[in-house]
Amino acid sequence: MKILLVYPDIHTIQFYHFQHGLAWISAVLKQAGHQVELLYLDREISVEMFVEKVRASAADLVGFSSITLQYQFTRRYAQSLKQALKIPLVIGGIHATVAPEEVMQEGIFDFLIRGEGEYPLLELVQALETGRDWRQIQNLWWREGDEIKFNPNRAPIDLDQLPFPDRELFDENRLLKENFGQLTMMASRGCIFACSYCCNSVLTELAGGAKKWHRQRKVEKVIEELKIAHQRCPDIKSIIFMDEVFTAERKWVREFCLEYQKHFHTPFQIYVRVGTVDYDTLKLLRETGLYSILVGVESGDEQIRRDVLNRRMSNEKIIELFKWADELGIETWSLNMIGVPGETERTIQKTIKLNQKIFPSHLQLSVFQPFPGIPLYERCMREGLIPEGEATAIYLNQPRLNLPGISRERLRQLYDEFVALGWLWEAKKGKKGYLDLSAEFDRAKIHQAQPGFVMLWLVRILGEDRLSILIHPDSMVSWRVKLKKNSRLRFGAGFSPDVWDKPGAGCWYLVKVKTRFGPEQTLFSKYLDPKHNEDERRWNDFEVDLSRFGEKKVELKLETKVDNGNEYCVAFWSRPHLIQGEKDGTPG
Ligand code: B12
Ligand code: SF4
Repeated sequence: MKILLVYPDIHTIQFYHFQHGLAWISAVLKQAGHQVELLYLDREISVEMFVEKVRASAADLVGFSSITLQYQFTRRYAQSLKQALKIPLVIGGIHATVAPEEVMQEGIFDFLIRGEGEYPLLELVQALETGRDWRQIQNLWWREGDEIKFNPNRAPIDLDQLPFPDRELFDENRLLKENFGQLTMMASRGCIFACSYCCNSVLTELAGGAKKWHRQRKVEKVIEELKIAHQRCPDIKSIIFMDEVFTAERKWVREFCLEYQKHFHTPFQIYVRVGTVDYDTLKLLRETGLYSILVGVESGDEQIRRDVLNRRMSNEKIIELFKWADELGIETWSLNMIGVPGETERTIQKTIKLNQKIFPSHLQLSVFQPFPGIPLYERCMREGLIPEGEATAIYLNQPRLNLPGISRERLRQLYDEFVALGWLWEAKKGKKGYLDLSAEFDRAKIHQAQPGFVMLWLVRILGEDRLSILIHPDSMVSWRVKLKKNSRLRFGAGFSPDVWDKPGAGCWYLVKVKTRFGPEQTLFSKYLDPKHNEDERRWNDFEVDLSRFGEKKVELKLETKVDNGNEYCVAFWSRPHLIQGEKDGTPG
């Protein structure tokens, strides 16, 4: 049978993602002799085009994978198929798992598979192919007239019995290119904790307890999969283990490190939960190749962490983990969330303060989104915090709760301020080049047409993240700097991809220098118009020679000027930095 798997990944961070769930499903189906194809929707397409793509695939069954944030697209595309073609439709993934009744009640999908989909889907495919009855299949939901029927879930899968995920399902070259050579791996499934805002609390219950839900793959299997991946793609530069908590089992981690050291030199990144790792284990991981950890801090208020989020850990333990990582030279990501029940301006300030203390290399911030099914969602419903008819947000910076302790507007403002602080800390900590002007953004002079036209942003253009100064025309930002011998200014220039297809033209990027007594000089002027020139739709890197000023104090100005009153112009200057004397820095 031919199965088309549809993966909507629309309006998320512009990135091509590897989806382990689908890759594993595909491996199991192919192993049983079925044909599998992927339809990856990385942007919205018309329903007509969608139907055409499905028709062209000549699939016998279409399977949708959806998280809650993508369900609005999933529903629309599935609905259009239902009307246009007579192909059975099945849905799986997190949204279907946490809210199966809600999905089945809509009457769009013929089948829903709750939880791990590999074997239930295989059994469904076999039943449909041979005309056998599918009503016995565990994990399966279906409709009979107006009635929704379902079978209970089977026990969680023994991961070592599964074939390796089918990496060929995805465009591997694109994956590696857009992820900077980073390979995605999973050495376990599930989590031993049950934070109230996370799907794992539901999945653990479904599986019959944390011991059953959390499964660690055998080290030898993980190593074997990694060997094959390295053989297939010798260009792998790093690995990210997407395991919820890589350090859940200390004994396993030690065994993994010893084996990994024997075979690979590829640096890797993992998710760590505070309290699951001690200094020695972290050191061993570092020696094995660990270069970066992602750590859920979530809130700086211990009471919120404990009573609202069900996360038991002290601020001291969080600070200690980041200190260890700094000592060992491990890059740190601090993952945070604001806007949960009980949140006030004071508790958000505590979260900011805690982050100031731990001083992470990178900060990630989300506004809490109540996803159906999870315990914190139920609490929000009970307390009447979710306004009726509120649509699911796609971007995780949109407040969705009516909180008694803080207004949505203030929450949004604090979100922006917190994010900007994060960029600033990042610039200060990761200082490259002699003088990183983004890191000195707080002492820059800003001349802007309207408030908010000049700010610090992390900008992704064609999959490449760069810390940038946004200058919405016509604006200017300047610094007083003391130049050294042979100074050069390096920066990248780019236009927001959001405006590439908008009407209008480009803009001028100008670098000017004013000395104390001399006239202002324009040392660089470049007109970029990515709306009309496709090859300018990227980061454009430049270097400006400042050696003529010798070792003077000057005012260095970056100015953006629009052409023809072009309102759709969002210009970025990525990490402008001075390289002085013989000392060199990394561009970009
Ligand atoms: C790894 C991961 C990521 C990775 C990779 C995402 C990806 N493409 O898979 C990255 C970092 C990119 C990521 C990004 C995001 N993520 Co994420 N992520 C996860 C995480 C930790 C593990 C997912 C995973 O690989 N599990 C292992 C595989 C084997 O399981 P699975 O994907 O669930 O698939 C199985 C079943 O669901 C089922 N199944 C899945 N699809 C289908 C299809 C069919 C037809 C069938 C029959 C069955 C089936 O069978 C699969 C095999 O057993 C989950 C937490 C979790 N436990 O699910 C969060 C999670 C999925 N992420 C979440 C969120 C919110 C996001 C972001 C929006 C975050 C952001 N700030 O942008 C983005 C959205 C990107 C996107 N479009 O997916 C939420 C979603 C919540 C919800 N209810 O929707 C989760 C559940 C975490 C949470 N908060 O609870 N994520
Ligand atoms: S530790 Fe992380 S993955 Fe585990 S339940 Fe909490 S938030 Fe979810």
